[in-house]
Amino acid sequence: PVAFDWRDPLGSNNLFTEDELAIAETAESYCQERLLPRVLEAYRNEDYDKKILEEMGELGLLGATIKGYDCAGVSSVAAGLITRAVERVDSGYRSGMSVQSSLVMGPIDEFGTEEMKQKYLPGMARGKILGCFGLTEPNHGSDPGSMETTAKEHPSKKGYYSLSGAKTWITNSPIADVLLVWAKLQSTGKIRGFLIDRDQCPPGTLETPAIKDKNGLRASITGMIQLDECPVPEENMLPNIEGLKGPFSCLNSARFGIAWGVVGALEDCIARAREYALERKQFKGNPLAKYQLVQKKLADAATDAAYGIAVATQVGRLKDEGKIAPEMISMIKRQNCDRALVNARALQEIFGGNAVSDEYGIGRHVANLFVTQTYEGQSDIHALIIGRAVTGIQAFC
Ligand code: TGC
Ligand code: FAD
Repeated sequence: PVAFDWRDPLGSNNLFTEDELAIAETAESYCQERLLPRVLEAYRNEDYDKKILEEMGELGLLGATIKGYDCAGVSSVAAGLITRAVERVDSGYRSGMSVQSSLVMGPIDEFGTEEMKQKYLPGMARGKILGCFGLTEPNHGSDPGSMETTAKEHPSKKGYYSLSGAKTWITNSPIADVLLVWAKLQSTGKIRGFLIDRDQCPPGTLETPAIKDKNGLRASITGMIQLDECPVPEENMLPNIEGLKGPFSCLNSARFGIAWGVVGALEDCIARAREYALERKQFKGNPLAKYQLVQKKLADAATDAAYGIAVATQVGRLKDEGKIAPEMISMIKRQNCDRALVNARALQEIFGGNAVSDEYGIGRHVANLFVTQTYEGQSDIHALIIGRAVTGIQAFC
């Protein structure tokens, strides 16, 4: 028998290849040495340093599953291990990376022309060109199919569409150089994706105000996209996809990444709570860790984190073999987000009053994990996606 390792309770490291373990180690070292020291101040000041994406780019962490175009071409499991390492520090840092990699580089690679790939992917892989993904609107979040943003033939510029509408809660929008905006083409009523180059937009046609004073994900920058007859060249429309399938296909990879990332956040909560419980003494000099109720919280969390990684690995392997149904991703996104949030909240109790101090880090993870359970399809929405697949009956409306 081997000794039980509370950091890897089910021996998941045996499921990874040598290459995947090496990539995970590179990502973990960068995150612990370079990201962790700046997260407390970044979170306090609601400050996102966009240099982080350049640093990640230098290490080959952006668009890592893409083959060619200066991207690393790693497995989905390796990409999962990267997101786990980043979110062990903070969900906001993972968010900035996910949007760049899965939600902008991913669709350009999958649905773009060769010119688009050459124009954007190498610069995005280096973190020199920053992207954002605009699907959610003020009146349409869980139901993006009802979006109001439209693209129509530009009244005065030949060869251009004119985009009008508003997107909200968009990660990275205030700093993005290229904005992937989903809009309904007026002529067909079909949803299409448009790559908007910020520096090509005439004044007043594109605004991206930041949304400030968030009570979660404060180390990530979030904003709106406001389009007022914004001219976009016809060749900037993603050619090879139409309908809701477009944004949802991108979301498959991003949701997969979140399923890995939130386990990293939960693992950090476990490590912090374990250390605190071993040091803090109450009642006759006993450490909190001696008490059964405290041990149960740690046991529940360690079990859910270990299950989360094992199952995400299984889905990652199927993904690379082309054998996944989107509902599998809904299942791991929902389960891992829900369990991470519930367990992080329970572990927070171990810190007593100190949980309220941001120095202990646990409250930051709890606030962030509420957001992860909400974006890219709130957990109840994923329950309905799974329920529809189980019963064959649509329960959204
Ligand atoms: P529905 O009829 O289910 O589907 C419409 C069309 O889309 C296709 N489709 C998918 N294709 C690929 N992958 C998937 N996962 C797909 N899901 C659906 C489907 O086959 C169909 O195709 P076709 O050819 O028949 O037209 O559409 P619905 O309107 O009934 O959808 C309902 C529902 C609930 C499934 C959907 O609207 C939903 O998932 N809502 C959640 C919204 C969401 O996830 N928003 C994410 C915004 S982006 C974001 O949050 C980024 S945060 C990033 C960060 O900071 O990390
Ligand atoms: P609503 O759709 O109004 O839902 C509110 C509640 O009602 C939820 O609990 C939901 O589950 C429930 N509900 C809705 N419909 C049903 C139903 N039929 N049955 C049962 N329950 C239902 N979007 C982007 O496009 N790009 C981004 O980069 C991005 N980044 C984000 C970053 C942050 C920090 C946040 C907070 C959000 C971000 N989002 C982004 C938006 C996010 O995807 C949406 O917030 C999410 O999809 C939910 O939409 P909503 O907020 O409009 O909630």
